[in-house]
Amino acid sequence: MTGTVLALAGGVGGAKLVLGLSRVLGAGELVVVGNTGDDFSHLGLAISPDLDTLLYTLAGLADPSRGWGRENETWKFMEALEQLGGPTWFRLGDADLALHVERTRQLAAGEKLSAVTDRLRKQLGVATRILPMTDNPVRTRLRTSHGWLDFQDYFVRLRCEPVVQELNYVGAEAARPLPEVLDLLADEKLRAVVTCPSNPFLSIEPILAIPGMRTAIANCRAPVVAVSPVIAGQAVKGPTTKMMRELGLAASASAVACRYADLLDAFVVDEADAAMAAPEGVRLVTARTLMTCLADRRRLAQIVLAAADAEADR
Ligand code: FO1
Repeated sequence: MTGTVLALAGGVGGAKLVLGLSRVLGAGELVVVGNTGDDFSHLGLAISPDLDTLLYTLAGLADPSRGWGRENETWKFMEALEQLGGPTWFRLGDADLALHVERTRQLAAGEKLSAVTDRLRKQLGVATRILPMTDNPVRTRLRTSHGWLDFQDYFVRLRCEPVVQELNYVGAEAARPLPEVLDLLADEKLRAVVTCPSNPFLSIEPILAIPGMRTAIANCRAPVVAVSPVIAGQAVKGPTTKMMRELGLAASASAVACRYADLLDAFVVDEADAAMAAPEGVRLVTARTLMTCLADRRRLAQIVLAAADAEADR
């Protein structure tokens, strides 16, 4: 099958599947909508961590062990900032710093985040289009046992330790999807919408919270396939299952499916969860969903696309 595939992605887990999709699809056939709820201003810099993880992963520059920032990084800036008594809890490598400085410069010159991101991905030789979920400011905030926290304070400074009681995507109600995304979702030639294995609360639902996004996905002709970020009750990485328990939800693939079952045609779970009951009207697909190498990423991408194509033929 040909046609454009639109992927919704957040951080590390989502970027892995996005890389797999980029390797099995033709150039220009993949468009990624990236979460910007994690964005924040830090040291006077406009930082978009999930867009950067997508950019570095697709450019082959990502640090494989950290999952964020660049490989072969040096930390002279951090050492000098420490010496000056500046905040170093959010680690900015020397090469990574250039990206934040350049994005901040372009935004300050009046460019939109989507234009800046598109210029940066072309500059780094990435064929896959990376689109922010909106050009408007949206910030994930969490009501926790330590009070209301900005996302990076929760995730990095406090290492996800606070107990989460509520989330708020500040600014979402006034935000708008990019016209390009709405056009893609309305395009007859759209092959599939893929919801990548990212944290539903921190990466996928900020995207779905943008007015018009959920409706556009629900109404699009293309099949919608999600991959579970939870395997046998465990998050592959990050605080997903800890948050689910704290929010009073079952820490399960099934509970993830229920978050966006109204949008899904198929839900891909790990073989460990093959026995789960799929939500009404959603086809369950089982696969090895743990991606530890590029071959795993390609294989899972092929399974996801085959599931979408099978739905399109039904
Ligand atoms: N995550 C950390 O756990 N510690 C860090 O010091 C850190 C720095 C950092 C710098 C740039 C960047 O793009 C991401 C960075 N991250 C760091 C990851 C980031 O907090 C997360 O990737 C997302 O916000 C959630 O996926």
